[in-house]
Amino acid sequence: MSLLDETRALLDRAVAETRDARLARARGRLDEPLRVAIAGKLKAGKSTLLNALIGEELAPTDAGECTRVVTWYADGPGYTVTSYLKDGNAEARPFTRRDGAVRIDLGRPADQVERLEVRVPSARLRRHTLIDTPGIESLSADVSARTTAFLEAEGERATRTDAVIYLLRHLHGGDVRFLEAFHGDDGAGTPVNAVGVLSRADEIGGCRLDAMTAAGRVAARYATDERLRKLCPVVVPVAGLLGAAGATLREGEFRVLAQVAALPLDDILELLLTADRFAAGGDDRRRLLTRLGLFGVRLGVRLIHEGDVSDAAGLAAALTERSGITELRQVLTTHLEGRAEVLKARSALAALDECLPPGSPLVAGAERIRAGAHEFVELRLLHQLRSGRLPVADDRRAELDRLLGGVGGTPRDRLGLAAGAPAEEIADAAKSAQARWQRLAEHPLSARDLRTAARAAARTCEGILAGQNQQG
Ligand SMILES: Nc1nc2c(ncn2[C@@H]2O[C@H](COP(=O)(O)OP(=O)(O)O)[C@@H](O)[C@H]2O)c(=O)[nH]1
Ligand SMILES: [Mg+2]
Repeated sequence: MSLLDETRALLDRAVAETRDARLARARGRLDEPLRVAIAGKLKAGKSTLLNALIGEELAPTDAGECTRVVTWYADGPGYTVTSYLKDGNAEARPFTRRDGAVRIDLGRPADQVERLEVRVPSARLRRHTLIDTPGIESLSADVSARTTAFLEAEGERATRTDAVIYLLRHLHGGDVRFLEAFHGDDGAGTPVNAVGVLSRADEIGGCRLDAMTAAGRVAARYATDERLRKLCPVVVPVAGLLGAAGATLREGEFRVLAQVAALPLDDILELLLTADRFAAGGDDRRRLLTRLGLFGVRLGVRLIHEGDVSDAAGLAAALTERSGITELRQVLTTHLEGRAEVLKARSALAALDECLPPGSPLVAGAERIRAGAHEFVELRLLHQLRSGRLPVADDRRAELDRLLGGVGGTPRDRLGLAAGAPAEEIADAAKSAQARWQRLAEHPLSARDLRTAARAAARTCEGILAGQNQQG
Protein backbone atom coordinates (compact mmCIF):
# COMPACT_ATOMS: atom_id res chain seq x y z
CA MET A 1 0.00 0.00 0.00
CA SER A 2 1.36 3.45 -0.86
CA LEU A 3 2.12 5.98 1.82
CA LEU A 4 -0.81 8.11 0.75
CA ASP A 5 -3.22 5.14 0.80
CA GLU A 6 -2.01 4.10 4.22
CA THR A 7 -2.51 7.64 5.48
CA ARG A 8 -5.97 7.84 3.88
CA ALA A 9 -7.00 4.60 5.59
CA LEU A 10 -5.83 5.81 8.99
CA LEU A 11 -7.57 9.17 8.59
CA ASP A 12 -10.78 7.44 7.45
CA ARG A 13 -10.71 5.37 10.61
CA ALA A 14 -10.02 8.45 12.70
CA VAL A 15 -12.93 10.37 11.17
CA ALA A 16 -15.30 7.42 11.65
CA GLU A 17 -14.27 7.02 15.30
CA THR A 18 -14.11 10.66 16.37
CA ARG A 19 -16.39 12.58 13.96
CA ASP A 20 -13.94 15.46 14.45
CA ALA A 21 -14.48 18.09 11.74
CA ARG A 22 -10.80 19.05 11.80
CA LEU A 23 -9.82 15.50 10.97
CA ALA A 24 -12.44 15.33 8.23
CA ARG A 25 -10.85 18.43 6.70
CA ALA A 26 -7.37 16.92 7.01
CA ARG A 27 -8.66 13.76 5.29
CA GLY A 28 -10.20 15.80 2.48
CA ARG A 29 -6.94 17.64 1.82
CA LEU A 30 -5.14 14.40 1.07
CA ASP A 31 -7.04 14.36 -2.22
CA GLU A 32 -6.50 18.04 -2.96
CA PRO A 33 -3.51 19.83 -4.48
CA LEU A 34 -0.47 20.56 -2.35
CA ARG A 35 -0.83 23.74 -0.32
CA VAL A 36 2.06 26.14 -0.80
CA ALA A 37 2.29 29.32 1.25
CA ILE A 38 4.14 32.40 0.03
CA ALA A 39 5.85 34.08 2.96
CA GLY A 40 8.20 36.99 3.51
CA LYS A 41 8.33 40.54 4.78
CA LEU A 42 5.82 43.22 3.86
CA LYS A 43 6.47 44.45 0.31
CA ALA A 44 8.82 41.58 -0.44
CA GLY A 45 6.70 41.04 -3.54
CA LYS A 46 4.57 38.09 -2.35
CA SER A 47 1.27 39.04 -3.95
CA THR A 48 3.00 40.02 -7.18
CA LEU A 49 4.82 36.68 -7.29
CA LEU A 50 1.57 34.85 -6.71
CA ASN A 51 0.04 36.64 -9.69
CA ALA A 52 3.07 35.80 -11.81
CA LEU A 53 2.84 32.12 -10.83
CA ILE A 54 -0.84 31.91 -11.66
CA GLY A 55 -0.37 34.08 -14.75
CA GLU A 56 -3.29 36.30 -13.89
CA GLU A 57 -3.72 39.56 -12.02
CA LEU A 58 -5.58 38.30 -8.95
CA ALA A 59 -4.02 39.24 -5.65
CA PRO A 60 -4.17 42.95 -4.78
CA THR A 61 -0.66 44.33 -4.38
CA ASP A 62 -1.22 47.42 -2.30
CA ALA A 63 -1.81 47.65 1.42
CA GLY A 64 -5.62 47.38 1.34
CA GLU A 65 -7.64 45.67 4.04
CA CYS A 66 -7.56 42.24 2.38
CA THR A 67 -3.82 42.10 2.07
CA ARG A 68 -3.88 41.81 5.86
CA VAL A 69 -5.69 38.49 5.76
CA VAL A 70 -4.28 35.09 4.81
CA THR A 71 -5.82 34.34 1.42
CA TRP A 72 -5.94 31.02 -0.40
CA TYR A 73 -6.10 30.84 -4.17
CA ALA A 74 -7.40 27.48 -5.32
CA ASP A 75 -8.74 25.95 -8.50
CA GLY A 76 -12.53 25.85 -8.80
CA PRO A 77 -15.28 25.73 -11.39
CA GLY A 78 -15.90 29.50 -11.23
CA TYR A 79 -14.86 32.65 -9.39
CA THR A 80 -16.05 32.58 -5.78
CA VAL A 81 -14.83 34.03 -2.50
CA THR A 82 -15.46 32.44 0.88
CA SER A 83 -14.57 34.02 4.17
CA TYR A 84 -13.73 31.58 7.00
CA LEU A 85 -14.31 33.25 10.31
CA LYS A 86 -12.56 32.73 13.60
CA ASP A 87 -15.84 31.72 15.24
CA GLY A 88 -15.93 28.68 12.96
CA ASN A 89 -18.52 29.99 10.49
CA ALA A 90 -17.96 30.53 6.79
CA GLU A 91 -19.73 32.94 4.44
CA ALA A 92 -19.67 33.70 0.72
CA ARG A 93 -18.45 37.28 0.14
CA PRO A 94 -19.12 39.68 -2.71
CA PHE A 95 -16.12 40.93 -4.65
CA THR A 96 -15.23 43.16 -7.56
CA ARG A 97 -12.23 43.08 -9.83
CA ARG A 98 -10.20 46.23 -10.38
CA ASP A 99 -7.53 45.86 -13.07
CA GLY A 100 -7.99 42.16 -12.52
CA ALA A 101 -7.24 42.21 -8.79
CA VAL A 102 -9.94 40.63 -6.66
CA ARG A 103 -11.26 43.22 -4.19
CA ILE A 104 -13.19 41.49 -1.47
CA ASP A 105 -15.83 43.12 0.65
CA LEU A 106 -15.07 41.62 4.05
CA GLY A 107 -18.19 43.06 5.65
CA ARG A 108 -16.56 42.95 9.09
CA PRO A 109 -13.26 43.82 10.77
CA ALA A 110 -10.30 41.88 9.34
CA ASP A 111 -9.38 40.49 12.74
CA GLN A 112 -12.57 38.41 12.81
CA VAL A 113 -11.54 36.64 9.62
CA GLU A 114 -9.41 33.53 9.86
CA ARG A 115 -8.75 33.27 6.14
CA LEU A 116 -10.21 34.00 2.73
CA GLU A 117 -10.52 31.44 0.00
CA VAL A 118 -10.64 32.60 -3.62
CA ARG A 119 -11.66 29.95 -6.15
CA VAL A 120 -10.50 30.50 -9.71
CA PRO A 121 -10.67 28.20 -12.73
CA SER A 122 -6.93 27.68 -13.29
CA ALA A 123 -4.90 24.74 -14.56
CA ARG A 124 -1.89 26.10 -12.65
CA LEU A 125 -3.79 26.04 -9.37
CA ARG A 126 -4.79 22.46 -9.99
CA ARG A 127 -1.14 21.58 -9.35
CA HIS A 128 -0.90 23.49 -6.10
CA THR A 129 -3.05 25.82 -4.08
CA LEU A 130 -1.20 29.08 -3.38
CA ILE A 131 -1.57 30.91 -0.09
CA ASP A 132 -0.84 34.63 0.11
CA THR A 133 0.21 35.70 3.58
CA PRO A 134 0.48 39.14 5.11
CA GLY A 135 4.03 40.30 5.75
CA ILE A 136 6.17 39.29 8.64
CA GLU A 137 7.50 42.12 10.81
CA SER A 138 5.03 44.28 9.01
CA LEU A 139 3.62 47.61 10.10
CA SER A 140 1.28 46.16 12.62
CA ALA A 141 2.44 43.61 15.13
CA ASP A 142 -0.98 42.00 14.88
CA VAL A 143 -0.73 41.21 11.17
CA SER A 144 2.76 39.91 11.67
CA ALA A 145 1.62 37.70 14.54
CA ARG A 146 -1.17 36.30 12.39
CA THR A 147 1.25 35.31 9.65
CA THR A 148 3.71 33.76 12.03
CA ALA A 149 0.98 31.85 13.81
CA PHE A 150 -0.21 30.60 10.46
CA LEU A 151 3.16 29.34 9.39
CA GLU A 152 4.65 28.14 12.60
CA ALA A 153 5.06 24.41 12.91
CA GLU A 154 2.99 24.38 16.06
CA GLY A 155 -0.63 24.26 16.97
CA GLU A 156 -3.54 23.42 14.78
CA ARG A 157 -2.40 25.74 12.02
CA ALA A 158 0.67 23.69 11.26
CA THR A 159 -1.48 21.40 9.21
CA ARG A 160 -2.67 24.23 7.03
CA THR A 161 0.32 24.41 4.74
CA ASP A 162 2.41 21.64 3.20
CA ALA A 163 5.24 23.76 1.84
CA VAL A 164 6.45 27.33 1.70
CA ILE A 165 8.05 29.67 -0.80
CA TYR A 166 10.07 32.12 1.21
CA LEU A 167 10.84 35.50 -0.30
CA LEU A 168 14.11 37.18 0.58
CA ARG A 169 14.96 40.59 -0.83
CA HIS A 170 18.28 40.74 0.93
CA LEU A 171 19.67 38.15 3.25
CA HIS A 172 18.74 39.46 6.61
CA GLY A 173 19.29 38.18 10.14
CA GLY A 174 15.55 38.37 10.74
CA ASP A 175 14.86 36.19 7.73
CA VAL A 176 17.13 33.45 8.95
CA ARG A 177 15.63 33.57 12.43
CA PHE A 178 12.17 33.36 10.95
CA LEU A 179 13.09 30.35 8.88
CA GLU A 180 14.70 28.68 11.87
CA ALA A 181 11.54 29.16 13.88
CA PHE A 182 9.44 27.80 11.07
CA HIS A 183 11.42 24.63 10.66
CA GLY A 184 11.13 22.63 13.82
CA ASP A 185 14.02 20.49 14.90
CA ASP A 186 12.25 17.16 15.00
CA GLY A 187 12.27 16.37 11.34
CA ALA A 188 8.64 17.40 11.14
CA GLY A 189 9.55 20.82 9.85
CA THR A 190 12.31 19.83 7.49
CA PRO A 191 13.81 22.28 5.05
CA VAL A 192 12.82 20.00 2.22
CA ASN A 193 9.49 21.76 2.04
CA ALA A 194 10.93 25.25 1.58
CA VAL A 195 12.02 26.97 -1.61
CA GLY A 196 13.74 30.35 -1.47
CA VAL A 197 13.17 33.21 -3.88
CA LEU A 198 15.43 36.23 -4.19
CA SER A 199 12.55 38.55 -4.93
CA ARG A 200 12.30 41.82 -6.85
CA ALA A 201 15.49 40.69 -8.54
CA ASP A 202 15.17 43.32 -11.28
CA GLU A 203 15.82 46.07 -8.74
CA ILE A 204 19.24 44.78 -7.77
CA GLY A 205 21.98 47.23 -8.69
CA GLY A 206 19.67 50.10 -9.62
CA CYS A 207 17.50 48.39 -12.26
CA ARG A 208 20.33 48.28 -14.80
CA LEU A 209 19.86 45.95 -17.72
CA ASP A 210 22.24 43.39 -16.23
CA ALA A 211 20.17 43.24 -13.02
CA MET A 212 19.02 39.66 -13.52
CA THR A 213 22.58 38.44 -14.04
CA ALA A 214 23.67 40.25 -10.88
CA ALA A 215 20.69 38.73 -9.06
CA GLY A 216 21.79 35.28 -10.21
CA ARG A 217 25.17 35.86 -8.58
CA VAL A 218 23.58 37.02 -5.33
CA ALA A 219 21.25 34.00 -5.28
CA ALA A 220 24.18 31.65 -5.89
CA ARG A 221 25.99 33.22 -2.94
CA TYR A 222 22.93 32.72 -0.74
CA ALA A 223 22.85 29.09 -1.74
CA THR A 224 26.32 28.65 -0.24
CA ASP A 225 25.43 30.43 2.99
CA GLU A 226 25.64 27.71 5.61
CA ARG A 227 22.80 28.96 7.79
CA LEU A 228 20.50 29.54 4.90
CA ARG A 229 21.27 26.29 3.10
CA LYS A 230 20.11 24.25 6.04
CA LEU A 231 16.77 25.98 5.95
CA CYS A 232 16.07 26.55 2.33
CA PRO A 233 18.26 24.60 -0.04
CA VAL A 234 17.55 26.48 -3.27
CA VAL A 235 17.26 30.19 -3.90
CA VAL A 236 15.91 31.30 -7.29
CA PRO A 237 16.16 34.93 -8.42
CA VAL A 238 12.77 36.11 -9.64
CA ALA A 239 11.33 39.43 -10.81
CA GLY A 240 7.68 38.72 -10.07
CA LEU A 241 6.62 42.05 -11.53
CA LEU A 242 8.07 41.13 -14.93
CA GLY A 243 6.48 37.70 -14.75
CA ALA A 244 3.06 39.13 -13.93
CA ALA A 245 3.36 41.77 -16.66
CA GLY A 246 4.52 39.16 -19.15
CA ALA A 247 1.40 37.12 -18.47
CA THR A 248 -1.00 40.06 -18.75
CA LEU A 249 0.62 42.63 -21.08
CA ARG A 250 -1.88 44.76 -23.01
CA GLU A 251 -1.59 46.18 -26.53
CA GLY A 252 -1.90 49.74 -25.23
CA GLU A 253 1.08 49.20 -22.94
CA PHE A 254 3.19 47.98 -25.82
CA ARG A 255 2.23 51.10 -27.80
CA VAL A 256 3.34 53.45 -25.03
CA LEU A 257 6.76 51.77 -25.01
CA ALA A 258 6.92 51.73 -28.81
CA GLN A 259 6.40 55.49 -28.88
CA VAL A 260 9.35 56.00 -26.58
CA ALA A 261 11.44 53.51 -28.53
CA ALA A 262 10.83 55.49 -31.72
CA LEU A 263 12.62 58.56 -30.28
CA PRO A 264 16.29 59.32 -31.05
CA LEU A 265 18.63 57.27 -28.85
CA ASP A 266 19.92 60.27 -26.88
CA ASP A 267 16.38 61.24 -25.95
CA ILE A 268 15.60 57.69 -24.91
CA LEU A 269 18.63 57.48 -22.65
CA GLU A 270 17.78 60.82 -21.08
CA LEU A 271 14.19 59.78 -20.51
CA LEU A 272 15.04 56.44 -18.94
CA LEU A 273 17.69 57.78 -16.60
CA THR A 274 15.31 57.85 -13.64
CA ALA A 275 11.80 56.66 -12.92
CA ASP A 276 10.72 60.23 -12.22
CA ARG A 277 11.74 61.50 -15.64
CA PHE A 278 9.90 58.73 -17.39
CA ALA A 279 6.79 59.18 -15.26
CA ALA A 280 6.75 62.93 -15.90
CA GLY A 281 5.60 62.08 -19.43
CA GLY A 282 1.98 61.52 -18.38
CA ASP A 283 -0.46 59.10 -16.77
CA ASP A 284 0.08 56.32 -19.29
CA ARG A 285 3.76 56.25 -18.53
CA ARG A 286 3.19 56.42 -14.80
CA ARG A 287 0.86 53.44 -14.97
CA LEU A 288 3.30 51.53 -17.13
CA LEU A 289 6.03 52.15 -14.61
CA THR A 290 3.86 50.64 -11.89
CA ARG A 291 3.17 47.62 -14.07
CA LEU A 292 6.69 46.91 -15.35
CA GLY A 293 9.04 48.72 -12.97
CA LEU A 294 11.95 50.81 -14.24
CA PHE A 295 13.86 47.71 -15.33
CA GLY A 296 10.91 46.40 -17.34
CA VAL A 297 10.42 49.76 -19.04
CA ARG A 298 14.11 50.03 -19.90
CA LEU A 299 14.21 46.47 -21.16
CA GLY A 300 11.04 46.88 -23.21
CA VAL A 301 12.16 50.12 -24.87
CA ARG A 302 15.56 48.62 -25.62
CA LEU A 303 14.12 45.45 -27.19
CA ILE A 304 11.69 47.43 -29.34
CA HIS A 305 14.30 50.03 -30.30
CA GLU A 306 16.74 47.38 -31.43
CA GLY A 307 14.07 45.51 -33.36
CA ASP A 308 14.27 42.39 -31.16
CA VAL A 309 10.52 42.49 -30.58
CA SER A 310 7.86 44.08 -32.73
CA ASP A 311 4.56 43.41 -30.99
CA ALA A 312 2.92 42.95 -27.61
CA ALA A 313 3.12 39.15 -27.76
CA GLY A 314 6.85 39.26 -28.46
CA LEU A 315 7.46 41.68 -25.63
CA ALA A 316 5.32 39.62 -23.25
CA ALA A 317 7.40 36.54 -24.02
CA ALA A 318 10.65 38.46 -23.47
CA LEU A 319 9.46 39.79 -20.10
CA THR A 320 8.41 36.32 -18.99
CA GLU A 321 11.73 34.86 -20.04
CA ARG A 322 13.73 37.45 -18.11
CA SER A 323 11.53 37.22 -15.01
CA GLY A 324 12.89 33.89 -13.83
CA ILE A 325 9.34 32.62 -13.30
CA THR A 326 9.86 29.60 -15.56
CA GLU A 327 12.89 28.54 -13.53
CA LEU A 328 10.90 28.95 -10.33
CA ARG A 329 8.07 26.78 -11.71
CA GLN A 330 10.65 24.15 -12.55
CA VAL A 331 12.05 24.23 -9.02
CA LEU A 332 8.54 23.97 -7.55
CA THR A 333 7.91 20.93 -9.69
CA THR A 334 11.04 19.07 -8.64
CA HIS A 335 11.29 20.21 -5.03
CA LEU A 336 7.68 20.37 -3.96
CA GLU A 337 5.31 18.63 -6.35
CA GLY A 338 7.75 15.75 -6.75
CA ARG A 339 7.39 15.26 -3.02
CA ALA A 340 3.72 16.06 -2.76
CA GLU A 341 2.76 12.65 -1.37
CA VAL A 342 5.02 12.66 1.64
CA LEU A 343 4.38 16.35 2.33
CA LYS A 344 0.62 15.84 2.30
CA ALA A 345 0.84 12.70 4.41
CA ARG A 346 3.01 14.57 6.88
CA SER A 347 0.40 17.32 7.28
CA ALA A 348 -2.43 14.84 7.72
CA LEU A 349 -0.56 12.82 10.35
CA ALA A 350 0.29 16.06 12.16
CA ALA A 351 -3.44 16.79 12.32
CA LEU A 352 -3.96 13.46 14.11
CA ASP A 353 -1.27 14.34 16.65
CA GLU A 354 -2.90 17.68 17.29
CA CYS A 355 -6.49 16.57 17.58
CA LEU A 356 -6.11 13.40 19.64
CA PRO A 357 -4.62 12.57 23.05
CA PRO A 358 -1.01 11.29 22.89
CA GLY A 359 -1.74 7.73 24.02
CA SER A 360 -4.55 7.01 21.58
CA PRO A 361 -4.24 4.05 19.17
CA LEU A 362 -4.78 6.41 16.22
CA VAL A 363 -1.80 8.52 17.24
CA ALA A 364 0.21 5.33 17.58
CA GLY A 365 -0.91 4.44 14.06
CA ALA A 366 0.39 7.77 12.81
CA GLU A 367 3.70 7.12 14.52
CA ARG A 368 3.91 3.68 12.92
CA ILE A 369 3.40 5.16 9.47
CA ARG A 370 6.04 7.81 10.09
CA ALA A 371 8.53 5.29 11.38
CA GLY A 372 7.89 2.74 8.68
CA ALA A 373 7.44 4.64 5.44
CA HIS A 374 10.69 4.98 3.57
CA GLU A 375 9.64 8.43 2.32
CA PHE A 376 9.64 9.69 5.91
CA VAL A 377 12.98 8.04 6.61
CA GLU A 378 14.41 9.92 3.64
CA LEU A 379 12.91 13.19 4.77
CA ARG A 380 14.38 12.84 8.25
CA LEU A 381 17.79 11.87 6.93
CA LEU A 382 17.84 14.77 4.51
CA HIS A 383 17.11 17.06 7.41
CA GLN A 384 19.91 15.54 9.54
CA LEU A 385 22.30 15.68 6.64
CA ARG A 386 21.61 19.31 5.90
CA SER A 387 21.78 20.37 9.51
CA GLY A 388 25.24 18.85 9.71
CA ARG A 389 24.32 16.04 12.06
CA LEU A 390 25.44 13.15 9.89
CA PRO A 391 29.15 12.31 9.87
CA VAL A 392 29.50 12.11 6.10
CA ALA A 393 32.59 13.10 4.12
CA ASP A 394 32.04 16.07 1.82
CA ASP A 395 32.35 14.08 -1.38
CA ARG A 396 29.60 11.72 -0.24
CA ARG A 397 27.38 14.41 1.22
CA ALA A 398 26.23 15.76 -2.14
CA GLU A 399 25.59 12.26 -3.47
CA LEU A 400 23.58 11.28 -0.42
CA ASP A 401 21.56 14.49 -0.55
CA ARG A 402 20.69 13.77 -4.17
CA LEU A 403 19.90 10.10 -3.58
CA LEU A 404 17.52 10.97 -0.77
CA GLY A 405 15.60 13.21 -3.16
CA GLY A 406 17.19 16.55 -2.24
CA VAL A 407 17.09 17.93 -5.79
CA GLY A 408 14.05 16.09 -7.06
CA GLY A 409 12.22 12.82 -6.67
CA THR A 410 12.61 11.07 -10.03
CA PRO A 411 15.16 8.25 -10.41
CA ARG A 412 17.19 10.47 -12.77
CA ASP A 413 17.24 13.34 -10.28
CA ARG A 414 18.30 11.01 -7.52
CA LEU A 415 21.06 9.34 -9.49
CA GLY A 416 22.30 12.58 -11.04
CA LEU A 417 21.56 11.47 -14.60
CA ALA A 418 20.57 13.61 -17.57
CA ALA A 419 16.86 14.10 -18.26
CA GLY A 420 16.87 11.78 -21.25
CA ALA A 421 18.97 9.00 -19.71
CA PRO A 422 17.71 5.59 -20.92
CA ALA A 423 16.32 2.93 -18.57
CA GLU A 424 19.46 0.73 -18.75
CA GLU A 425 21.60 3.63 -17.60
CA ILE A 426 19.26 4.24 -14.67
CA ALA A 427 19.37 0.57 -13.71
CA ASP A 428 23.19 0.45 -13.94
CA ALA A 429 23.62 3.61 -11.89
CA ALA A 430 21.14 2.39 -9.27
CA LYS A 431 22.90 -0.97 -9.00
CA SER A 432 26.34 0.48 -8.49
CA ALA A 433 25.06 3.09 -6.01
CA GLN A 434 23.20 0.37 -4.14
CA ALA A 435 26.39 -1.70 -3.83
CA ARG A 436 28.44 1.30 -2.70
CA TRP A 437 26.04 2.37 0.03
CA GLN A 438 25.46 -1.20 1.15
CA ARG A 439 29.22 -1.63 1.66
CA LEU A 440 29.30 1.54 3.72
CA ALA A 441 26.33 0.33 5.75
CA GLU A 442 28.16 -2.88 6.59
CA HIS A 443 31.58 -1.37 7.10
CA PRO A 444 32.67 -2.00 10.72
CA LEU A 445 34.40 1.36 10.94
CA SER A 446 31.42 3.42 9.85
CA ALA A 447 29.78 5.46 12.59
CA ARG A 448 26.38 4.16 13.66
CA ASP A 449 24.40 7.10 12.25
CA LEU A 450 26.26 6.81 8.99
CA ARG A 451 25.48 3.09 8.76
CA THR A 452 21.79 3.85 9.27
CA ALA A 453 21.88 6.54 6.59
CA ALA A 454 23.80 4.34 4.19
CA ARG A 455 21.27 1.54 4.67
CA ALA A 456 18.49 3.95 3.82
CA ALA A 457 20.36 5.15 0.73
CA ALA A 458 20.81 1.53 -0.39
CA ARG A 459 17.10 0.99 0.19
CA THR A 460 16.33 4.01 -1.98
CA CYS A 461 18.40 2.44 -4.77
CA GLU A 462 16.51 -0.83 -4.36
CA GLY A 463 13.26 1.09 -4.69
CA ILE A 464 14.48 2.65 -7.92
CA LEU A 465 15.52 -0.76 -9.26
CA ALA A 466 12.17 -2.29 -8.32
CA GLY A 467 10.40 0.56 -10.13
CA GLN A 468 12.56 0.02 -13.22
CA ASN A 469 11.77 -3.69 -13.25
CA GLN A 470 8.06 -3.00 -13.01
CA GLN A 471 8.28 -0.68 -16.00
CA GLY A 472 10.51 -2.96 -18.04
N1 LIG B 1 10.54 46.24 -9.54
C1 LIG B 1 9.80 45.32 -8.95
N2 LIG B 1 8.85 45.66 -8.09
C2 LIG B 1 8.10 44.69 -7.50
C3 LIG B 1 8.34 43.32 -7.77
N3 LIG B 1 7.47 42.59 -7.04
C4 LIG B 1 6.71 43.48 -6.37
N4 LIG B 1 7.09 44.75 -6.63
C5 LIG B 1 6.49 45.98 -6.11
O1 LIG B 1 6.65 46.01 -4.71
C6 LIG B 1 5.50 46.48 -4.06
C7 LIG B 1 5.01 45.44 -3.08
O2 LIG B 1 4.61 44.28 -3.80
P1 LIG B 1 3.58 43.25 -3.20
O3 LIG B 1 3.49 42.12 -4.15
O4 LIG B 1 2.31 43.92 -2.81
O5 LIG B 1 4.37 42.79 -1.89
P2 LIG B 1 3.82 41.97 -0.62
O6 LIG B 1 3.54 42.96 0.46
O7 LIG B 1 4.95 41.09 -0.23
O8 LIG B 1 2.61 41.21 -1.05
C8 LIG B 1 4.49 46.79 -5.15
O9 LIG B 1 4.55 48.16 -5.42
C9 LIG B 1 4.98 45.98 -6.33
O10 LIG B 1 4.66 46.57 -7.55
C10 LIG B 1 9.38 42.97 -8.70
O11 LIG B 1 9.66 41.82 -9.00
N5 LIG B 1 10.07 44.02 -9.23
MG1 LIG C 1 0.65 41.21 -0.36
